[in-house]
Amino acid sequence: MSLFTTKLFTLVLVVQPKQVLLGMKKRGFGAGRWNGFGGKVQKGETIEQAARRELFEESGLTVDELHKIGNIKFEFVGNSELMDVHVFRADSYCGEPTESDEMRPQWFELDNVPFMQMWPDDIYWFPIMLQKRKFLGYFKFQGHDTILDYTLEEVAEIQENHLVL
Ligand code: 6U4
Repeated sequence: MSLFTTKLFTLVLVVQPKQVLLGMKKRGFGAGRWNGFGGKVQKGETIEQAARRELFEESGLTVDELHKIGNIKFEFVGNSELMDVHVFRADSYCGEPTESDEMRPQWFELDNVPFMQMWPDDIYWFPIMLQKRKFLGYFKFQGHDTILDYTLEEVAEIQENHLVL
């Protein structure tokens, strides 16, 4: 029996040949950091529907195709709720990036991703994501800045029911 409960989240990276779109999180979890767009999966929606909804709410963009490219579980010491983050990549989009209450979008050159102002795990899996490969990860955080343990593996496909911790 696991002592953890899990909560589902989405995270979308919009990638162009030379740039990636990130949003400066203005409030809530991860405020002050550049991040992909996403949030909690709500009752009655699929994970992909949640990913599209959050992307639109936070950036003003819609996408045709969303590729399922990763799953990361985050444990925070002292917190029995794991964050189960489903990561998607979009290579084309419709609309113009628009600032929302929650996020200020900005394009970054792929060789100038602001990892020092992002969640510390991103520097590990961004290179895999940018190479259009897929991954499963687990990161154990102390507070929001320190990674105590992690695992990261590339996989051929993201299974719906991959191993749960
Ligand atoms: P609301 O409901 O808006 O108050 P909030 O507490 O701000 O929610 P939310 O819903 O924006 O959180 O979800 C957090 C977002 O941050 C999700 O897209 C997942 C993402 N995220 C969380 N931990 C992360 C991490 N370590 N690295 C990363 N993204 C992370 O790249």
